[in-house]
Amino acid sequence: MEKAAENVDAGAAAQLQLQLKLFGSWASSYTHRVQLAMRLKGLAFEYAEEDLGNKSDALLRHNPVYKKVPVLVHDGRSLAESVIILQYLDDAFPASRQLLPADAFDRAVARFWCHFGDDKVRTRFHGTCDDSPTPVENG
Ligand SMILES: N[C@@H](CCC(=O)N[C@@H](CS)C(=O)NCC(=O)O)C(=O)O
Repeated sequence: MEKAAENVDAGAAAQLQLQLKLFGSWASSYTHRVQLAMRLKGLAFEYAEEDLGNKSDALLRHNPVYKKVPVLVHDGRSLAESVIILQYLDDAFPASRQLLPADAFDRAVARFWCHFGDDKVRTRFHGTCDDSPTPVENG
């Protein structure tokens, strides 16, 4: 009897996790950040590789504002922006390993380093992984 209940729980958990779909690109460190987090949390997810030169209708529908990867679709609802996705995963799956520290100050410090990392990526790669406008050349 207990075994049957356990199986039902495992089935429900698997079903919940199957509702997670990540749109990403092999070349995107923002995608890697989310993939790594989902693996650390032990979440099963479907992955859709995007051709950033020829984006799918699904990606454009799920991220009409920025039209970028990564995008997480959970139960039909979509979220963009890698750091926001990470925070959502902690909130939506509290029983899994937490990515951010419990202490409010430590959480703020972790967010600071996320922003710092993003700034460094932006200044190194002006191109498809650049989420700021291309700077105008002087002269
Ligand atoms: N701030 C965003 C940046 C996402 C981003 O820049 N994604 C790039 C790939 S690394 C992209 O989709 N580029 C396609 C485009 O700009 O058209 C995040 O953290 O998710």
